[in-house]
Amino acid sequence: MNNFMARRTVSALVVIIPLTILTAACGSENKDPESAVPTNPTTAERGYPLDPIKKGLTIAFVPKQLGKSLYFAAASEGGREVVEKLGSTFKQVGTSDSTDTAGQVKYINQLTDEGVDAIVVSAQDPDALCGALKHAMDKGIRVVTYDSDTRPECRNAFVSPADPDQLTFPLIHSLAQQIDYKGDIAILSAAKSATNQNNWIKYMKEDLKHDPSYADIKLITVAYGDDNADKSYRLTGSLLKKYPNLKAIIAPTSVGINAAAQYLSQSPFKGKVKLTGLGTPNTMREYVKDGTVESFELWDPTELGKLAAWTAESLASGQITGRDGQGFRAMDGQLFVLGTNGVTNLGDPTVFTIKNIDKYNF
Ligand code: RAM
Repeated sequence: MNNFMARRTVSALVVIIPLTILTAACGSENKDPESAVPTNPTTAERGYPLDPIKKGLTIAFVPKQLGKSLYFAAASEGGREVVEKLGSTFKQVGTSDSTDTAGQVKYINQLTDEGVDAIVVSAQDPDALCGALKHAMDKGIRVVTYDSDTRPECRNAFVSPADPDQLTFPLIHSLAQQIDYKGDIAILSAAKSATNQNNWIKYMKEDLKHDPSYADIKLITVAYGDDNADKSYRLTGSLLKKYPNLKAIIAPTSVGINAAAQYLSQSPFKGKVKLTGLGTPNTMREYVKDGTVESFELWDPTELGKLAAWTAESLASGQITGRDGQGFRAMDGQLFVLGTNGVTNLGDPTVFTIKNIDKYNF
């Protein structure tokens, strides 16, 4: 078993989410040990139905970037819809610069002083927010990270968009096919401290290192565009200039891939230097149609925001505390179970190509 397969097997064992198969079995007492909710102290102690979701809560979203990002705007709309439907108040604060960790800390402290019931944050850095978030939790505020995590002890639960293997494997695989399994590639990332991008980069590096079919592909550099469109656009130009043999760019950021696609589509490198990564179909459609990009991925950010809001509501209502194995119902009644370190995954990402891109509108 190669390293990739080993990682994939382990992650398949620990992340069992969403448990759609169990949904039908959980409306009443579960007699069949085979289909019992696995290691779920909350549900085992209390049985179903869980305590009701409380009304009148205040749930505050703190995106990594506010105002400039369609991705986070969509996630917040999903969060708002759920919170308001459940009879609570949604609020949102944040910085427009995805590297402004001091700004994120300031907003978290402000929300703690206000005494909100839950903070839902996409962290710009795994460590920098920890003091402020721990202070919030000490005051009884529930903390959910979504999209980009902190260290596990700095929050109650993390809502991840996808299992990192499920997300990075198709990116590397499709890019390798496009460049005929050989040549120099570069990564155009977001902020240097971003937990989510750094984690995905780690997985991609491991795949490149351990899968023999990628032996002739060389990752020559990782550049950081800070989820700033202008900076990412300029960096794309610099990469092409500095590395004349560059065959492909992977941009695991919705801002980065869009800026790189814009640059490539207007340059002689269009279609020659391949591009993939994570982006929203609405912003990437024209670049798929004009031949700049063959495929890229994403999850629906609105759904991510909804699941993050449900997780916050479940925590703030006392249904879960963030312990591994606890289950809660979200979205359209699906059972979600917290995996190792309180992580829950939204699901598998979608791969967009010319064949399916018109079916998506986000
Ligand atoms: C950008 C942000 C975000 C990431 C998406 C794919 O919008 O960096 O954190 O998840 O890209």
